[in-house]
Amino acid sequence: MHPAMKDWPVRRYRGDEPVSRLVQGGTPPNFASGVLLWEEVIMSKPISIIMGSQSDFEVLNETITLLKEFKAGFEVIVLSAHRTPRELVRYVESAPRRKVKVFIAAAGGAAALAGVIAAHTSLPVIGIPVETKSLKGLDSLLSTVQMPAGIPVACMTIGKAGARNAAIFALEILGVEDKKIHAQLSAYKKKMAVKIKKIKIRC
Ligand code: AIR
Repeated sequence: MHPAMKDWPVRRYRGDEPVSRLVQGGTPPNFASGVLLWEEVIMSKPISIIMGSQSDFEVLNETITLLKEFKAGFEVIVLSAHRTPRELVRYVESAPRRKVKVFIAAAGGAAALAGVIAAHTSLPVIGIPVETKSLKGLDSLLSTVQMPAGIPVACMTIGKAGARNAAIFALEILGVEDKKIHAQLSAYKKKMAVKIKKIKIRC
């Protein structure tokens, strides 16, 4: 288990029950079942983060850390387009009832995850191609980005940069309606520019 996961309240998800009714706590996660869920903010969770495997957590932690910095509400779940296809669809279909407004999906290899989510919702879907050992994430990139016309996925950069950008992009989507988030993002970008301007290179 990734060390950062220890801080999270673990909730089991069986695929067909409302997420809000899940029981908090319990036994350590059993990833063999393929489905697990964490919640950051119980009241409002406009962002849903789905990862294809526990092994994607290190990458997704970048997204989670940034969303925590912005104090944005989100839920995180492990669901695979191939290993738990039914649970994935049930989860995606139930998300609007919990006021989810945007999905972030990270998967590696034959990464069908973001595409399958997009096939089952009209909410925006942001895909993060996770780097792989065999093909360095090119496989994940192509399978996330090459969607057929009519079913878009906003595909980010491969790996951790993509994971950070996914958080920012999700906030930008929410920021269209939410002035507070919009202002936070403007401040974030200004801070980044100031940091860059301060860099001095001595030759
Ligand atoms: N994956 C899981 N189900 C379908 C796919 N494409 C991806 C995961 C992970 C990779 O397969 O998102 O990036 C390897 O998963 P694991 O569980 O074998 O480590």
